[in-house]
Amino acid sequence: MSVGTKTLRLFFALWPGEAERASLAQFVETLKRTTTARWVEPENLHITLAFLGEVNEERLPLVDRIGGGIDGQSFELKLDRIDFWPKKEILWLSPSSTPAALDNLANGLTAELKRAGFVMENRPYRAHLTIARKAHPGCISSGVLDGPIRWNVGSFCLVESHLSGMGSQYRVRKSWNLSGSQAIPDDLSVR
Ligand code: 2AM
Repeated sequence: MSVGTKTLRLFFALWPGEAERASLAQFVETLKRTTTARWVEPENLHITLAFLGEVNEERLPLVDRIGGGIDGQSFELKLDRIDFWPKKEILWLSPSSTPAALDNLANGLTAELKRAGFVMENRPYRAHLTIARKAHPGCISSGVLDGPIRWNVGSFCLVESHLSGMGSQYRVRKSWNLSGSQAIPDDLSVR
């Protein structure tokens, strides 16, 4: 890397709207009664679609074009599972059945990023929403939730991550609507 070249830590993600974020935060609050953990802050909750890692700033327009070139469909996501991975002490939520539109979106992004020369993980995509690290779940065990958290996914975004001693901080750089979503066009949203 040449001297002075800036890199950004980037990933594509599903970013919850206010309603889903509130449901997720409320769900996490109930877990706090029985579990000690380093909880992900509500404003940081998300589902990663494709992780790019450190990207040279000069490649940002290319990454934007890849995001904008994806022809994805909106879908309903039902987060109905909670899982605990003892080895990594991570708690996460996931759909027990992954909508085809979600698989297509994540796989489409990964394929386009690879085609553009980014080194991507080869593991099959598994949608998950990490809710806690360093978790010591008292009476929580992996399984199906009593009531799923429903999320109408109408967009996806490119996120920049900053690592610090206080954990990760995220900034949504750009987002794109998925076909069939009920997004309000910009020119109507101010009326
Ligand atoms: P995680 O929730 O399973 O940790 C930002 O780090 C986001 O990118 C997180 O959602 C993280 O998933 C995801 N991610 C995927 N692969 C990663 C990697 N190799 N390193 C760091 N984060 C990764």
